[in-house]
Amino acid sequence: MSDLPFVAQARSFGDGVAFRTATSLHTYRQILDHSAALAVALLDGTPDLCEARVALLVTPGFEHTATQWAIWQAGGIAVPICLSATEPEWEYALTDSEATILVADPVHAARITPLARRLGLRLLDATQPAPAIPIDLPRIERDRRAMILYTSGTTNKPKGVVTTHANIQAQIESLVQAWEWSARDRIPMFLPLHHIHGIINIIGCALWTGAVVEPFARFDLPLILDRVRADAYTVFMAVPTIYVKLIEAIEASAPGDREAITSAFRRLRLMVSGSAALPASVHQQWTALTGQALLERYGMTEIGMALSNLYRGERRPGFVGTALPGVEVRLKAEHGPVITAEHEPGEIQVRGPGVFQGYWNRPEATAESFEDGWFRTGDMAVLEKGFFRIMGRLSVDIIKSGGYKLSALEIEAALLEHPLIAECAVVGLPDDTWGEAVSAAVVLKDGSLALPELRAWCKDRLSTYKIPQRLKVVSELPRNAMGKLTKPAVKTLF
Ligand code: MCA
Ligand code: AMP
Repeated sequence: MSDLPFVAQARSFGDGVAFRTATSLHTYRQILDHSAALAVALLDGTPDLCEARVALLVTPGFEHTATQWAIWQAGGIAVPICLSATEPEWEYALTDSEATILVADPVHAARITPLARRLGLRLLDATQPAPAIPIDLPRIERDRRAMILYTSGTTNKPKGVVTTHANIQAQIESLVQAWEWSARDRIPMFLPLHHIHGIINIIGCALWTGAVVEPFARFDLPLILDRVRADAYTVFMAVPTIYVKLIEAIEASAPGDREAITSAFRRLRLMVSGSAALPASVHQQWTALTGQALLERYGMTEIGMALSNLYRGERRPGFVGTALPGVEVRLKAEHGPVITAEHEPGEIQVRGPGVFQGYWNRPEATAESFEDGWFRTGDMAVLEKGFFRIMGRLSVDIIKSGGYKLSALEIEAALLEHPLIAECAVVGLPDDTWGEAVSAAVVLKDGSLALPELRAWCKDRLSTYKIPQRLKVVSELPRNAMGKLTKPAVKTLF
């Protein structure tokens, strides 16, 4: 048996239910058994994977978690990849992380097998581990690297964020303490599992404390509302776009249904919003409808969660609260001092045991992202009456849409491959549902281009949420006297 802390935790929950779906129940013991068998298969006779990268392409649920735990117990680094990505996006993540093994379930294996074969990856089925021959699994130190998550930013291509077992444990323990998780909790999981909102905040915290997770392959609004009405949950976590969609659905429902849904939400012990700014108006609308004050928190792939409104105490609309347990947060003026006064904006910088090790194979980017040992988030904030308020990002090249962090530069690079596009600039424009809408201003070589054509062309190259929602064809892009593209001026073109 492995000595990893989450394994010890899971062992203590034994026959408690970990995953529940409409047609299945899986206990903690079953995850341990399945993951041990998969770990043996991963090791394939060797004593330790020694941080080999193992990509993971599995539907959220029992087998996904068992695979993640198997990779960790065998000594590998888990690289969860986006289920709905395009082939070029998969190829990038697999080659950049130098993955040598891919674990997939049959639903996804069919689509990725030709690519995996071309790249020479060893393929394993997440659903069918060979019967476990009892062997000693390797001893894994807590400072061993455990996970690489791809995150977009101010570079053309996403970067791999590397965290250790100790980082992951610190991120989870901070939230378990602050939000008072317990084995009595039950939570739905409908977010993608290649990002920490789903991996750490939902599955990580729930399984650390012996709670029950109900996984969904996607955000299926009617189904989830039915389960809320059936009092299936105690905790609910989502991105702002989902709360906007829930408000629309509640407002469109018949009066009897509306009362049943809103009173069911009222009975939950905790509802959290994060990954993007929750407009104060949405916060207030949700309270007016359900009586629940959403708890907004702020985090980042590189650091886990950093700031949170209070579980027992104030949840101020438009604010992200105060530093979470074990996390140090400061505001810093660019090339200036640390800000200690209220009402003075600065960059959020973070220090603590949850902060990542660095970007995979990118020592320069890693060095640039730290200042005196503090991680530079690139987000601006201000302190007002003891609570932080996010003001926006330092870079216009980062777009947040539907809770996904997108790089304008990555989308521009893809659009420039279009045979008609000579130049382009991608920006995020405010959008009531999605937070920001990906919007492209383009200069054409010749001919004409309409949005549906462009979207159809993008389908094989970019994930759905990166495909432009708005298009503006212009004769030239706005540039300053030095000839540099001015993105704020691009926004005014729409
Ligand atoms: C999809 N559509 C969009 C977008 N995405 N339109 C505009 N902007 C978008 N971003 C369109 C599709 O083209 C499609 O249109 C229709 O919406 C339905 O698409 P679908 O993919 O089915 O949408 P959905 O299932 O309703 O998804 C919405 C979603 C999803 C559930 C909000 O985007 C999501 O799961 N977001 C969460 C991502 C996340 O977990 N982020 C956390 C990262 P048509 O019907 O015309 O084809 S971690 C993080 O940020 C940090 C650390 C943190 O703090 O948590
Ligand atoms: P990611 O790289 O996907 O982890 O996204 C992290 C980014 O999401 C942060 O740098 C913020 O820009 C944004 N973010 C997360 N939570 C919030 C929030 N509550 N309010 C505003 N922005 C947020």
